[in-house]
Amino acid sequence: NKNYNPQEIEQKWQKIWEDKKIFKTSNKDKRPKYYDLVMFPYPSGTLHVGHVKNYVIGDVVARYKRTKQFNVLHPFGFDAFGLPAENAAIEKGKLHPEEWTFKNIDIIRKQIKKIGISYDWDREVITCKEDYYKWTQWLFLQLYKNGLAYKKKAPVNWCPHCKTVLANEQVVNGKCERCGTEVTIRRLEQWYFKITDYAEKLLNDLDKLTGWPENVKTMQRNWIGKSVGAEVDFKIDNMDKTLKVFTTRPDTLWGVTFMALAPESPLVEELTTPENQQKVEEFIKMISVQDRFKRTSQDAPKEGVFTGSYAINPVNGEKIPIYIANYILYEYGTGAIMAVPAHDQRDFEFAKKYNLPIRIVIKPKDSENTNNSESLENAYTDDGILINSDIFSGLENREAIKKICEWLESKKIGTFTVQYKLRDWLISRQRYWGAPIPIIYCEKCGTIPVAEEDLPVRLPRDVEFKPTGTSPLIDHPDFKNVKCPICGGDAKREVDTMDTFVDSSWYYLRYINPDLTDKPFEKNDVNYWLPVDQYIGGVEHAILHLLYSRFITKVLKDLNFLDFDEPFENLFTQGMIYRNGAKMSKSKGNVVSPDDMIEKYGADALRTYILFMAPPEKDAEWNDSGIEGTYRFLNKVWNTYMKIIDKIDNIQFHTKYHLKNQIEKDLRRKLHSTIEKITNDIEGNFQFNTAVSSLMELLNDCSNYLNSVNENEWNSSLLKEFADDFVLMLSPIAPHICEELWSMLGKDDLIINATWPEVDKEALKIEEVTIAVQINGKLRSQVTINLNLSEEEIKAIVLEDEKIQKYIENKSVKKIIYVPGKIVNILVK
Ligand code: ANZ
Ligand code: ZN
Repeated sequence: NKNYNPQEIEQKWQKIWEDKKIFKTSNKDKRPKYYDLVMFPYPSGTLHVGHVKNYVIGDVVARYKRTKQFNVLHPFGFDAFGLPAENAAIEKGKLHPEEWTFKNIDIIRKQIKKIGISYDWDREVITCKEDYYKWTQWLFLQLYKNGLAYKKKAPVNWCPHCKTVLANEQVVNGKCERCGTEVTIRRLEQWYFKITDYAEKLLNDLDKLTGWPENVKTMQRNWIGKSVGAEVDFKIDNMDKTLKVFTTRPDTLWGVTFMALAPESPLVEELTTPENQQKVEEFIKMISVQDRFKRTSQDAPKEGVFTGSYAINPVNGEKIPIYIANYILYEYGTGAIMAVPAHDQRDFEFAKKYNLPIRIVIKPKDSENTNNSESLENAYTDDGILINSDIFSGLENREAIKKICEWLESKKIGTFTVQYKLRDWLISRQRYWGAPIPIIYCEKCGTIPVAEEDLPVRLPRDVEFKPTGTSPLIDHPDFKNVKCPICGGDAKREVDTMDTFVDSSWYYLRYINPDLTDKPFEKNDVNYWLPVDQYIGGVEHAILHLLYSRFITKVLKDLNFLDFDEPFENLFTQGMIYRNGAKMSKSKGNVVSPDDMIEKYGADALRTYILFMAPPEKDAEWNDSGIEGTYRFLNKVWNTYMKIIDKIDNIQFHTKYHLKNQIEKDLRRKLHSTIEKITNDIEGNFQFNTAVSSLMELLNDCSNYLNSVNENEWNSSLLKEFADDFVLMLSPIAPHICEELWSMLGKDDLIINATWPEVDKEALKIEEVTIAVQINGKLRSQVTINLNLSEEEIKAIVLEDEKIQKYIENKSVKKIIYVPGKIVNILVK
């Protein structure tokens, strides 16, 4: 008999699958649908085994669901626009981003085919191709037409030397990362998607997503960040102006001792008095180059400067100083706060630093009425009883919040408000390698969306890449200069491109009709396939990609392009593969290539190892001896089949056949309990690691049977049943070896078209068990009994046991208690 030769088998079956288009899926089918989606990759280079894990998990699910008779959609594609391609073009000075991208795509596609993933390649989607980004631009236009895409000025980092916008990461210590020039803040026109209109829906509908991991939903909730509170108006002393603040704690209004503005606030200029002008300007300059995230983080030192102006507290008429402070975010609430140092830690630190008063207005429920703010070491942020708060003193503060809000409304000095941390989605990128924003600016006619029939707005190829970071489109006259579609006069195109998260926010819809030329997708078809039944990907996408996709789906539903409002019904986030304790990366030199492993052990051994190494949601450490282990296992599978295959050649398998003895019954029971377990492992929570170990155990039991029973006594019907079912269960995990064995078993069709085995509940019944026998509560013997016997028969057998006989000689048996299947207790005197 032949030896296991994975490389030969794998190439053979991959060719057959491809030639016969086995994985092609139709949008019309009588079987129930199952949409199995893996997050598509950014094609930045070759894949390592860590990337592959995602695709192997997806493939097991796809192949399993096929054997469960679902119409399975399992597509693949590439998130192909983005910065690395452009940077590579700039660095190497040669490769156009397009060439770089398609070169990488070719490499990855080949790698994936060698792993035997069952993708329907006819549905491949590549976001940088015209026939895709045309529809990304179409999507922009739908949002624009419906008031969900708009332009506004926003502060951005600007390098006056390079004349370009810099991302926060490109600003180091306030200086341009490239040329060292001091970075300034510029207000530039940027395009936004109005995701904040959907904040409440995006938040509420998380409750519907019962098939999502809790931690991902929590991250989304925090990102949306809903706060309930009030907006309160503070008059400015000696000016006809009010300062609006957002507070979640109107119960602390009597404890306000200063106000604070964000440094970016336009009010800064108006409120700064001439004497304070210079100090304020210096402060703003210093802050403007600081990282906004670091500056406002909880433990950053609090810093600020006095404007010279005062506000009037509307609840008690007190005059309070207005500061500018580094910890106030311009983009949140109203960009200004009422500061309550006694009860807010940031305000407390600020007040200590600048010697501002601290006034306690809430005391712990069961403490004395203390007013001593001197002894405060930190802000008191817990709940308690209001003090020093006029008519509200004595109330519990949670209750007071409601009452004070009502009171503010009745006095017209404040209103109930809900705030979200979620900001509108800034989609403008000053970059070349992305989908151009389909907008034209005409001096006469204003901002004009490109007509749908004029899409796509093509990216020109002949651009010059310079290491400035600006989009080379700015200097491309043919791209930039157009005629106005309305007046025909000279006009200019928008030269910014879209954030690549826009591309990936809808790709799962394009897989449904990848070749459609007059629409992005067919409504009926997406309604048939979606929501995605299983989405699989990395937890690093827990927030942005998933939130944007949910948003775009909801928008498309509201615009009546589809009928569902959540795109992904179930989400699975897989763990990473580490090596030498670190994430795999080229720079660390700890990358394991799937190609090397396939060459050495075969794709099936690689797949089996990736699934076996740990529960798939956990991070795991790569170990070379681990893949050797799964390779040995597959060899053992192979050799076992070679031993039995000619014994079962002519067996027509019938469900009912005679089992001669306990050994045969035990093996059949093991087979069926394994079917039950693996089905549960896969259906339940993707426990592929325990599925693999159950198969290993089952194989061991079978080979023990073969070794302990004389060859001419082998039950060939039993071996036939084992051979069929075992290879079926292994096939989603190690599909190539299973196709080969399946054909050797004389099957006409491929194993991928076969049906998953059923559990025979009868076979699971345990007939013989060993039970404990006690005399007066002490263990005295063990007896093996057949469970089909009656209680009386079992008691009789126990009493005849040799050891028991010795103990009950000369004694009288008072009572025998039988706990079925477990224990017999004999009471004697
Ligand atoms: C007075 C107060 C007293 C506050 C107190 C808190 C505790 P969340 O829950 O995150 O929404 N705040 C409002 N706008 C801000 C901004 N743009 N930048 C920085 N801080 C801002 O937080 C809301 C609270 O954060 C608001 O309630 C406000 O401070 C502050 F004992 O008002 B509070
Ligand atoms: Zn015009």
